[in-house]
Amino acid sequence: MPNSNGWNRRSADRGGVGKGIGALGTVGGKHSSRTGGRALTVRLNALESNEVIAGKNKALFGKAFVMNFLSSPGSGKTSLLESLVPLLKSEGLNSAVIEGDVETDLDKRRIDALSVPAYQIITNGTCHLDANMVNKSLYNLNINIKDMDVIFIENVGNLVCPTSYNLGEDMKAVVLSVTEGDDKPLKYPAAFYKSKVMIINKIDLLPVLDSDVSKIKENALSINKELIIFETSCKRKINAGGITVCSADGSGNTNSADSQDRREGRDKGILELVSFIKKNVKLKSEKFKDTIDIY
Ligand SMILES: Nc1nc2c(ncn2[C@@H]2O[C@H](COP(=O)(O)OP(=O)(O)O)[C@@H](O)[C@H]2O)c(=O)[nH]1
Ligand SMILES: [Mg+2]
Repeated sequence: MPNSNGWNRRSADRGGVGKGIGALGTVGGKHSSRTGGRALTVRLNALESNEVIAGKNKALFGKAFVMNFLSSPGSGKTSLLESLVPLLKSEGLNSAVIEGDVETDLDKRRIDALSVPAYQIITNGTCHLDANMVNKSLYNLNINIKDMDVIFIENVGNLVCPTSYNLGEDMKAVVLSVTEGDDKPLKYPAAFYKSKVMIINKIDLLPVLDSDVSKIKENALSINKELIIFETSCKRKINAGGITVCSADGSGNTNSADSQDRREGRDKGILELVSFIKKNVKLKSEKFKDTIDIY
């Protein structure tokens, strides 16, 4: 049954969310062509083998905490990494980044500038990363995974296909910028249903938009009530171009610790995200140690 937003979780589990069946010539659960059944079987087999390789990736990741970033193109995935990686480094945590794009190594070059290991997967048109691509990239990253605390995966920019593929990550994090429209969680529910974290980015732009962060949150939580939500800005422009785009939280408060962060070009939401990642790095390494101790 559709929920009050018209979203049918069961069909999402079968299709867009779970196995991507909806993309294969099926309309409302019925095959739209004679070959639909065969295509469906091929697709399901592909997803099953993806699961097997994702399991191998999980083992290869070891103690490293792995986050898979999903979003539309341009919502700020690479910019977030440019903010997070140096802050994690300053806390003594080693990160590596796997970049996924249809074309170019432009994002990898941005990460190279941070002096951390990065590998660019170019999918040549494929709209998502799969476990096999990530598996190969682990060998190409040229790192000793044992030394890594965090591995970030930046998926290909779209809110549909990447949701169907387990890469062996610890969690998916969906990034939605405030310029994209408050309704996007309802239109692309799978990305929000499958993610543990939602990052609402570009909140510095709120003063010039009619976007409503509380509506974005309400819509996202109606899809997944467990979502952990961060509000971030990767651009702390103070008095830029004569316009004061001042506050991460829109409050304009000049007395708080947040104000100090802002003056130094940091963002409260990003700092909270760093703390969240640190906590998960610790949890993962403790869990990993317990697993090793059993053997
Ligand atoms: N105003 C503003 N712009 C941002 C923010 N984050 C990213 N951008 C800009 O948005 C554009 C796309 O960012 P990018 O990180 O490449 O997005 P990606 O495609 O998701 O990796 C770039 O021009 C960034 O400078 C933000 O928090 N605020
Ligand atoms: Mg990018």
